[in-house]
Amino acid sequence: TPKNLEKIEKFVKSNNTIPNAQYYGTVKGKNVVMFHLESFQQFLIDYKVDGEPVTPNINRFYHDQNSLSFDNFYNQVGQGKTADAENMLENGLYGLASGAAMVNYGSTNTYQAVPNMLDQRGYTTAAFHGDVASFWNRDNTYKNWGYDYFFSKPFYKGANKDDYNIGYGMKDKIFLKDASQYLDQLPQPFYSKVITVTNHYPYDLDKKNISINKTDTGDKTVDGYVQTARYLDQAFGEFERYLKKSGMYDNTVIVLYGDHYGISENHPKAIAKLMGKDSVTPYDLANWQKVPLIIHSPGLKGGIKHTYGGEIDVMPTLMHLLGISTADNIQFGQDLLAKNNKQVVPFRNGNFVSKNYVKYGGNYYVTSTGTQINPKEDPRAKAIIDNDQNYVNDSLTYSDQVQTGDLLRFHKLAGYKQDDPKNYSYKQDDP
Ligand code: GP9
Ligand code: MN
Repeated sequence: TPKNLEKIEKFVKSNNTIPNAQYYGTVKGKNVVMFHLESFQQFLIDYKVDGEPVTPNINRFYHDQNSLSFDNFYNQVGQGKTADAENMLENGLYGLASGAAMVNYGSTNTYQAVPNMLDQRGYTTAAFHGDVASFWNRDNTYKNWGYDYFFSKPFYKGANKDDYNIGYGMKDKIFLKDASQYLDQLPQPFYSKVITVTNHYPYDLDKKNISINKTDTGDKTVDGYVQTARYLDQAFGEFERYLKKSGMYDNTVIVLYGDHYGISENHPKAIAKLMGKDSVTPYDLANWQKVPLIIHSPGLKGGIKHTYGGEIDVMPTLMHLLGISTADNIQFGQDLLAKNNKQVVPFRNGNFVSKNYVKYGGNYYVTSTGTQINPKEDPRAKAIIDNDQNYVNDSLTYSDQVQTGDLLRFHKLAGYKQDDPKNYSYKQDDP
């Protein structure tokens, strides 16, 4: 074993959370749908334009008594954007400091990913996406993550009609309708990932799909965002109805998550207007990084949790709900339902949010109040911040080492065997 792997294993073990017995295994054996909400921010939930909720279906889902919803959950992506989110959620590994891990290492590295872990426990695994298979090197990466199927654009009837596409691929409603016909055929239990695209910059939408007014910040690149978000919300609502009609709903866990911001920090004036403020501080911009995480299953004891966490934490949280231990995995998240969760959320550039303090753009704030502090004048705060910063730096460094050094090939995970990527083709001859 390489020396740095031993160090990493020690670090990971020392940060492993103790699964919460109230939740452990409560959705064991159920189907899983990872529903990817493209560019969808937390602020959209319960947000109104001209008195009308933008996302009524997702709002209802968020407040449902069988939904575990998180209101202090952050995106942690870097340049890899969607790909970083996928990498965190399914491996518990961060994106890289620059570029995208899926592109640089997805074809060659050994992974101990969620799809393969579930595959080996009798699950069928499938990813759905209405864009070309090669984007973010998904076609090669998914083989190494153990996906049995990847239904990309050529698999869908509507894929080639001009009017059925916009931006990065098929319009969400059409994509989901076509995808559901494949989902129907999957042997259960299945683990599936559904990646939407329509709510992606530049937030273009054809007239007939517009059902809510734009916002009026005056920033042209921002104001259409609520319209594509509304469209995505409707698409999700239709998908939910389909799952109910098919009879699968009761036996399925839906994990709804936003992958990253939709409105970048380069639009501070527009962000201030949307937040109803005169201007924004770095503290506000840290909050702006919140995205939804909603884990729903009929019978699950839900509620809105205030635990501070991020995308890196989904993997152990979900695995524990499914009754699968992550004690031996090399992954950098912490179970959001565990009582000994640190509640420190690293951003890819070394900034962080914790339950105590926010570090953003070189400034420090008290998380609960937004009051700016100077750690140099506050030794008690400084001690906590230094400790959190060390954890953040180590997490990112070790995660990078795992990926750039392909270290998982040396790490034995009990009961795990790497699937041969040659077992999968993902090819559709006759679209
Ligand atoms: C395209 C899509 C977009 O296939 O997933 O990725 P993003 O630009 O959001 O990273
Ligand atoms: Mn994205």
